[in-house]
Amino acid sequence: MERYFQEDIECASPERIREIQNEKLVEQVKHVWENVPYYRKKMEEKGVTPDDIKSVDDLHKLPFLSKYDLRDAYPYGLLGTPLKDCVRIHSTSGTTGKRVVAFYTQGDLDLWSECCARAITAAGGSDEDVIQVSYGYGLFTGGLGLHDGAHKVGALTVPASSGNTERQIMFIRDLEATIICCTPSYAAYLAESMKEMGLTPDDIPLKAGIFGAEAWSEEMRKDIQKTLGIKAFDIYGLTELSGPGVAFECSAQNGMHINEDHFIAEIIDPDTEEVLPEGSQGELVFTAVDKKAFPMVRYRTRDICRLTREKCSCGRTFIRMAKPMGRTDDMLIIRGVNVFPSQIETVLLENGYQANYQIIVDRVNNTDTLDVHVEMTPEMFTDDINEINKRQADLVKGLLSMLGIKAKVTLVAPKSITRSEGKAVRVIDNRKI
Ligand code: DLL
Repeated sequence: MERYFQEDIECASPERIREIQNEKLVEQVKHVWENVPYYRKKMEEKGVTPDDIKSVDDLHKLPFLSKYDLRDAYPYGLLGTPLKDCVRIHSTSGTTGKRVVAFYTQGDLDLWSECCARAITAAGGSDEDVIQVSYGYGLFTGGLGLHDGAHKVGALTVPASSGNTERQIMFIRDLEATIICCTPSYAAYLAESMKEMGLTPDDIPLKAGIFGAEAWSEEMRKDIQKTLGIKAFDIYGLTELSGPGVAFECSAQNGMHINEDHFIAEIIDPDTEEVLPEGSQGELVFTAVDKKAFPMVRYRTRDICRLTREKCSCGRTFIRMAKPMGRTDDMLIIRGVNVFPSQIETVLLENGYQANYQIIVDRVNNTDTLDVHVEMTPEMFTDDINEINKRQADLVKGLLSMLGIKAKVTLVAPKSITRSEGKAVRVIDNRKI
């Protein structure tokens, strides 16, 4: 068995990793100064030149890039290489109006597939595995990202893409897939469909899943692990920084190791933009130190999480990020209180429900309303109104203690909330309309 484990880098001392980052950062800042007039102008406005950046300690002097810059510079304004040197694009829908279009040279694709190969290896994958990639293929980075990573580890790759759930299950069984890659919400749907087909975890050969692209709670992990009979690993990334594989979980399943030889992470206060000390919760900012076609420097992800350098039992020394609890733009402000959908999900799963829910926010008579529609599981389904009322009241209580505000809970029939094959749509905010 051959394992794609780059121990010399992944377990290097923090000092060695810092040396690598220092060297690459100096180069990357020169690269953007010389090749990306948009970012050079931002540097000039801040009075910084490449000479001011000698190491990671100087990172804070550099200007941030945000989704608004991506919109302003769309489509070619942040290109760092001639277009003829680019071999691929990927794209994601932006929340600021324009889609994000990211460019890749062959070298960029190679380092991206290395990141995904490390993630697959950390989840126990090797050239002995059959990896079914059920993220969408195409402009979304999930499919082709994990696909290239699976090739790099030498696994037999099943490019299933998303959708067609029965065929997914047929391939898993017939081709004896051992690892599946998809969104956690789709993994939950696969588990539900298998159960309906009368299959138990013992009937399927899967041993692990690599799930990301959306926020998912620890409770959802437990649920997926139980219903599919696998170990469920988290993987994080975003199109602006290549795609999946910026960070990945290892056997410890306790936070995701950031590929620090390619990405420098910072946590900032999203309001003041001040860099926060390790361990603080705040917005994640990344600098991609060796991506050339789309070289993001101090890119504000809007994802909220914490970083830790605490020792990991797997031996990797890369800094770890906790599960992002959501994005600053996912955060709902309801009657002045900050609410993340992931907090609501935690309460539902703790109370025996599955992650089939929808959050509907509205404003009635100038007051925000929070309605949570939750599916009953087939086991708990009943038409006994007293039982339903009691269950609803229990959830209202649980949500009140988690969020500090009162929500209205409506239990709905099993399978009445639309399932997602990619990222689940959890929130409908009618206040914006
Ligand atoms: O979702 C890349 C990806 C594909 C990651 C497959 C993992 C697996 P985008 O469509 O650009 O890229 O969306 C990026 O998704 O800023 C986070 O808000 C969210 N996200 C991605 N992974 C996770 C995760 C892909 N593991 C945005 N946990 C990011 C929570 C995640 N949120």
